[in-house]
Amino acid sequence: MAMKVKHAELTRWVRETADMVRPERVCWCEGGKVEYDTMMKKLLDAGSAIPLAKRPNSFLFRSDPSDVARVEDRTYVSTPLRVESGPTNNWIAPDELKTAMRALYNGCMAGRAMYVIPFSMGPIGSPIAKIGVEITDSPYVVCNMHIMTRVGKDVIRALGKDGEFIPCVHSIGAPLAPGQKDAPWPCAPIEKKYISHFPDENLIWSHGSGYGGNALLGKKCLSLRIASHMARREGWMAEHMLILRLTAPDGRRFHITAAFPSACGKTNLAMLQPAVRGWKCECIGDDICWMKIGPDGRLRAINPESGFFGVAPGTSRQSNPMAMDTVKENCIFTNCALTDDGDVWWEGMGPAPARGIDWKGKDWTPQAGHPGAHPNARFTAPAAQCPVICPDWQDPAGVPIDIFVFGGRRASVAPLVHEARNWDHGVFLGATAASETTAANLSAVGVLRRDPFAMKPFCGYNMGDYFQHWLNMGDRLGDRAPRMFYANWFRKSREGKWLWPGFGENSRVLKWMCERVAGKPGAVETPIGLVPGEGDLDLAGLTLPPDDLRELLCVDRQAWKAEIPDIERHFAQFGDRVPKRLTAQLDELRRRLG
Ligand code: SAT
Ligand code: MN
Repeated sequence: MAMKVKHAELTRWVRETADMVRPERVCWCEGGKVEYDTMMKKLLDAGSAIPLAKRPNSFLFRSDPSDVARVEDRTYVSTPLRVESGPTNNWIAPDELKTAMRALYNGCMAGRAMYVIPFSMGPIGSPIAKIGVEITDSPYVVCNMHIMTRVGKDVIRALGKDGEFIPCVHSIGAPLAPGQKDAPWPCAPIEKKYISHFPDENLIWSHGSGYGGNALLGKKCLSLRIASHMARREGWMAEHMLILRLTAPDGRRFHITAAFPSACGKTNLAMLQPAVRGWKCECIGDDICWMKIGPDGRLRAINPESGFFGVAPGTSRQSNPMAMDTVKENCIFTNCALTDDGDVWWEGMGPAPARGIDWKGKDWTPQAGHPGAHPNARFTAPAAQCPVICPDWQDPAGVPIDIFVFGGRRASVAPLVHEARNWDHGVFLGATAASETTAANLSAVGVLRRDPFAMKPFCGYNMGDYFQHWLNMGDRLGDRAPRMFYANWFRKSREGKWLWPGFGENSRVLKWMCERVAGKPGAVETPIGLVPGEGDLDLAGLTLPPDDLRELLCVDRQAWKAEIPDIERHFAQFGDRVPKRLTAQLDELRRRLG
């Protein structure tokens, strides 16, 4: 880079890392279009990137079939004591893990360039933003980081001589011997993949994978696992949440965050086109939310990212027209199918092409008996291209949050929506959230698991302490605290049909939440919380059979009683780290269920 780096600690760490990984050369990234184009050209020349005739400046990549999603089994939160990382995280002692990884890192960038990417999570200079520096040997990662974060010279300038940065080391773990031909998607076998976090040192070490959250270290590794740990130490919140602004016909604005597990529709909800007349929705973020208490005592939220790394399958004109417009140009697609006329295609996008090439690069037809796109295929798109991006999405002060929504994907038990009775009850709802697993993680799909606050794979410390942190934040916020709700768009009838149309219609549920915040009665007490009474949801223009609505909102006491043992087991794994205020909530639920 033309610019001089004056940060002694940063240059020392870069030199030390280079000594270990021994690349052919070191390149500092300065951001900007020329750099992006140069990197993409390398990827084109290498045969890794496929240009798309139908989408300007857009490219398709196909990963190695073994490297298609986050690897939770190989993800570690390495605190000095095991109990500090807690039962939801894999743990290896820091010394032991570093020794194992140093052996893998030793010479791992042979024959490759080592890129140093200074990036900011959040608008540079925002009191809520943080700076990271990722070292990587993957040009694909450099391009994705350009879209997903703010990369370059301004970050180095902001760092100055001694600014705080979070060091992130990434290698695909595929050294090249002299003359060896490179693979289109080089990576290491599963037993050499490690996604490691050392929260006490704010340090990330990733090895062996080039995919998504395993490799774009600003995302889950920094913005959630490391940031959640920092947030507890520093008294703020780092959450797996979308952020949106809903504006009522009278102009009143509501800012909503929602925590749903990966691939449960956060991107769709964040870009919602409201079905309710006169309401407007604008997107601020689709995945991660950082919040600090502002000077007015309210929670202020920013989206630390600057792009969307969205699940492609299921995205269509019907489900998410705004995402479809966002991905028209300047995008990276990974593991989608390729059509003969040079476009990407995925299941659920619309009519299948008569023939094409599947995500593994093989000829494909709709009759092939397997999907053309991988279920965790992704688009990487600049947030600024979203037609409904909120004009204030980069406001360094953040937006004031009114509503927290928790939830997941559940075919039964959880009603369409219920409201927490108070903060402690809301924390209980978040702490016991359950969802059926998706293809976003490399393990069984469709299994029900408790995923508290959608943070199970992302909390960088003991989840019991995380629950306490939520309670502490509520104590500090007092009557300025956001209201809390639990939503489930995925309830099915006994015959297995979706009961709720979802997508733009979800605005009806959000409208009800806003009305609750604005002080409207409109809710009935049930043992699990407050649900909309008859006539409280605005269903104008929607034909929903009355029986379906009843089933959507019904609270089945027996089904909820049957949940109790599982919640007890869930809490028991955290031992005495479960806050007494949450076990008190469980006692109250038991009592209310009778
Ligand atoms: O692969 S990512 O972690 O970036 C996406 C996700 O799982 O939500
Ligand atoms: Mn996510």
